[in-house]
Amino acid sequence: MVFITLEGIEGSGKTTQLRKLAERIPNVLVTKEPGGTPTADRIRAILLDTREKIDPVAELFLFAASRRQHVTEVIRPALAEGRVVICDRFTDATLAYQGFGRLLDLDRLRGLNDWATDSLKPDLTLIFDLPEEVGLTRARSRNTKAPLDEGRFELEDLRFHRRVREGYLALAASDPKRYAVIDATGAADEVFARTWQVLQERVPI
Ligand code: Z5A
Repeated sequence: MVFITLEGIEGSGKTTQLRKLAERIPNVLVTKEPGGTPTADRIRAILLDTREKIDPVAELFLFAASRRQHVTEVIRPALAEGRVVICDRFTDATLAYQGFGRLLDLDRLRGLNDWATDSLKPDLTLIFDLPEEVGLTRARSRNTKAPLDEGRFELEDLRFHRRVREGYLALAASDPKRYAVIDATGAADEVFARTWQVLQERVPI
């Protein structure tokens, strides 16, 4: 059993890389947060709806509720079956977005993450890094083509996304064994070549 999470600012290309990884890795379960179960998907719809005016702490609790459901219903059972689980965003997104982005207290967030997951930690977290301007341009062009309105974080200003990016880099620097930063600039195939190399070096799959 191996648990890998993908993180990065919006538009960093995680989801594109996740699809490519899923084609290469046997016995893999790919999933994402917020969401991943029927209940968590309903919470996701509230969290990302631009019409909702959500208090930052209420927002935090919604992410935690979604995560709890997802961990107990999907992630832990798959790991127990010996599968490789790759999750698009996990606890580090809470630290980066609610902590570094919304400026909520990091120690409290770590405590809540531990409570929600019974202290489940990824074996490896890949952080796809690129300038926030580039990520937002990619995400905006994608969202104008998407049928769903999922742009609540996209409405935040560039300073917010810069803090999130810097937060991810600070997390990576604090624990180089668990995190790997991947240069997410360039074509998707180039990014995938970097990603695959890191995976082969870091986890037994
Ligand atoms: N959030 C939070 O605040 N706290 C938490 O605890 C959790 C999440 C778990 C979820 O949004 C939001 O919730 C997220 C953080 C917050 N908001 N933000 N920002 P989501 O699930 O809807 O989306 P996302 O996780 O941010 O991912 P994304 O916007 O879908 O982007 P992505 O996965 O990084 O990128 P992508 O979908 O692979 O690519 C975006 C576009 O760029 C797409 O059109 C691709 O075709 C294109 N692309 C991808 N790679 C490339 C390259 N290499 N070159 C050029 N174009 C590319």
